[in-house]
Amino acid sequence: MLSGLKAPAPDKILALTQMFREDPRDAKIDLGVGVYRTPEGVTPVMRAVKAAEKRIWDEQTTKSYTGLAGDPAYARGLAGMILGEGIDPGRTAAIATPGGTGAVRQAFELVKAHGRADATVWVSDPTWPNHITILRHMEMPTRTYRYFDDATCKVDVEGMLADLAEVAEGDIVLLHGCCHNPTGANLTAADWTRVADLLAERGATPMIDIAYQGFGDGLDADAAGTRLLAERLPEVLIAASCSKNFGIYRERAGLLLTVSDASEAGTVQLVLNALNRANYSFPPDHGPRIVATILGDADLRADWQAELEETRLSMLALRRQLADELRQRTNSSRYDFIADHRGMFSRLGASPDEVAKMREDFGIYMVGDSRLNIAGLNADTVPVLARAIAQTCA
Ligand code: PLP
Ligand code: TYF
Repeated sequence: MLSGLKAPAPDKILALTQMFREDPRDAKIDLGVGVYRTPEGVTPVMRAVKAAEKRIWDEQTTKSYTGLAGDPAYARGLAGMILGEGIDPGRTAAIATPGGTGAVRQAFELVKAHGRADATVWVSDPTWPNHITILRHMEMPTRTYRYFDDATCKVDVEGMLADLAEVAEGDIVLLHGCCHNPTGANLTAADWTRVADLLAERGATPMIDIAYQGFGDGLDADAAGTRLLAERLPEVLIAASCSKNFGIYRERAGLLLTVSDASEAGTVQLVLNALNRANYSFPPDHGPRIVATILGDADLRADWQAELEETRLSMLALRRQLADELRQRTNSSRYDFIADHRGMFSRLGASPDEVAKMREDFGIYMVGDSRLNIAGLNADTVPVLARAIAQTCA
């Protein structure tokens, strides 16, 4: 069976990391994979995470199995952080999953096994490439809606709404809760309202992938679109990740959270438990336990929020510095959008040739679609990048 297998195409983002490692130049800059780094280039373990791990080490008396849904305190804490006060917890059901990717996968499993048989999943053009990889792997009908306007580097809201006007009842519309990956361009509050109205009118179900809560405008502001949809629509699927905002990437902490009619929530929970059982039985626990420990302790929570806020503000400062440098070097407002984008990423609008040239001439590594990870920069490398962009891009 194993002879003659065809090697799958590599993940372009992960392949870029490998290419960067193999580049012998000292003055190289990695703006590829979406991992936060300090100005010194370190991806730190957050203070509250260290403290929570110590507490778990001290206090944990067993590593026996948890329930199929994972630790209920984790689901409760994270659901509260995402949904705020406006949603009756009696309307929710949730399972811990291996990372946000696991939550995305389980959400699609839920749709495939229990949604309308021919439901189409609508994704933004462009979206996180793993969305497409998983949907293709699962052979689920997929369509794209317009999202990013290459000319302005903003959201093409009118195009988006025109495309979403074609969704059928029972279709799933995948939206990024905040900090859109890969573009960095996000819906305004008014745009979210228009999307909510349209989905309600069409009878479609929103699925929100929220992997960067706290990286954009703050924990509450970044969840505002998700909260609006949960308040306005009868049903919402939410795939959340703790990889970035808790900095626990390798621990694989995610959550699939659903909001439905309260009378259905108990059955939804049993279906979600069964999906975990059919796929991997019990979800990972160490990452979720860290998160539950932090969210359940006022001091740890405050310290975590303070460090997350520092992280967010450092990325915003780099955005402003880069936009300013580019304003001066190009003598134009062409790159002002970089300061308006939010999260780790911005799509620059450079061609694949220009991206390759910046890699070859300057040792600057960004993804082929010209997505750059802002957190890969520091105050010293911003001018290097600005010079490369100004010299390379038409
Ligand atoms: N969704 C989006 C849009 C992402 O960018 C990521 C990656 O960080 C994820 C989901 C899932 O991340 P993880 O599986 O590492 O939690
Ligand atoms: O987009 C990114 O860079 C992050 C990390 O297969 C990532 O979301 C990249 C590729 C991948 C899984 C996660």
